Amino acid sequence: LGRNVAVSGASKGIGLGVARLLITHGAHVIGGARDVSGLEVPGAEFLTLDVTDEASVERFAARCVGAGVDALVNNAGVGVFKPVEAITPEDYRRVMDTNVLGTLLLTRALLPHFQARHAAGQSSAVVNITSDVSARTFAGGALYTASKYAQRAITQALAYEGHAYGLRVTEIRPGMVDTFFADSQPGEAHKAAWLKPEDVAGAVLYALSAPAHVRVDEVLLHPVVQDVAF
Ligand code: NJP
Repeated sequence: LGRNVAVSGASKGIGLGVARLLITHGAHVIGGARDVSGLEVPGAEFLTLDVTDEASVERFAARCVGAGVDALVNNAGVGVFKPVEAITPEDYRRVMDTNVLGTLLLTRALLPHFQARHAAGQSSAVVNITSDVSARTFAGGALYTASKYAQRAITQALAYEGHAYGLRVTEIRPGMVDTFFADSQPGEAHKAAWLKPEDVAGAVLYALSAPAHVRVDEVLLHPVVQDVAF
């Protein structure tokens, strides 16, 4: 398991669940989100981070490098669900900038550090929280799934590239999770049987705590109530 782990979108939902679970397994978490006010989790430090803003990412990454992070969890993400004819350039920029550009910027900012760790004989990991819909789509899902297909492509290309410096790259693909996602609230009645943030966190823990010679390429998980659709 990574001893110092950077988590984007750590203020709530899956990211907070990941932070909490990793802490109980001995990690120190550096969590980022645009609004981190009022967050108090022993074992975690929360910093302001907007993954769409290069300067914000660089500030966050500098602290991560200072703390010697050995793993990055790209979790920050947003969802907009509309039919193709209703998608605006603003929707496009919001979803793609957060999910795709954000993943690229934060990963890029930490790769020189991970490469330096490899040169010093230490391994590092990147875990990307994409989606079960990173390889299939549905009506109303064009923009969101385009962003998740793109994240999947980035994840897989990084796995090839990172091979040269021992980077372990994992894609976590959850189905429906009970969070604040897409302007919803946790605990809504129709979400009672959905995955919980801690279920997804368990997959992250599995990837990060695998023996050093093991790369967990991909984890796909769903709540049992969700239709089977691979
Ligand atoms: O969403 P939510 P989830 N810069 O809304 C942060 C994927 N996923 O936990 O910035 C930095 O509860 C935001 O904080 P704030 C999904 O695509 C989900 O469900 O203050 N951080 C908060 O901490 C996403 O990639 C489901 O607004 C930014 C967090 O992100 C990941 O899971 C299914 C940010 C969002 O918490 C986490 O989503 C699936 C920015 N620019 C995949 N913008 C699902 N829930 O059903 C947002 O397949 N954040």
